[in-house]
Amino acid sequence: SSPDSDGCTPELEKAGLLNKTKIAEGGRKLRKNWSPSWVVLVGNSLVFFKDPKSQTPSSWKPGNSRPESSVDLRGAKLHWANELSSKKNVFKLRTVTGNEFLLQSETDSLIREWYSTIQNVIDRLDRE
Ligand code: I3S
Repeated sequence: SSPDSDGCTPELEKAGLLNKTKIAEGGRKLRKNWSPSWVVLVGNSLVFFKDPKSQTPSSWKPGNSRPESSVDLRGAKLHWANELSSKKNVFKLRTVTGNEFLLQSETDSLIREWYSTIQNVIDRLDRE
């Protein structure tokens, strides 16, 4: 049987390095502060970790590194947002609580994959 045959462990959908900045907290605008982030899409959440490349090898232990923050995707909205940045390939994620993030990659195919994978999770949650 599969390692998660009881269905209790949320499924890992995707993980990778993206540039991230939070632009609003509870509807209040924040000053941009772009930085690379290790982004993990698991279950109903998008979880942000420190860029593993900026850590010392010994500090990077998978099961044992704490997330910097995480986002509940239920009811979230996703929009391409190239008008919000001089960078290319930018999309905006807005949570029901009014937190807004921009996510960006220099690699077109990569950012498109992230966009559609996150949108699929949002759509699945909308149907529940
Ligand atoms: O939307 P903005 O204000 O032009 O965003 C830029 C600034 O946040 C800038 O930092 P300062 O707070 O030092 O001005 C950042 O370095 C830029 O990256 C931001 O613009 P982009 O176009 O990269 O999202």
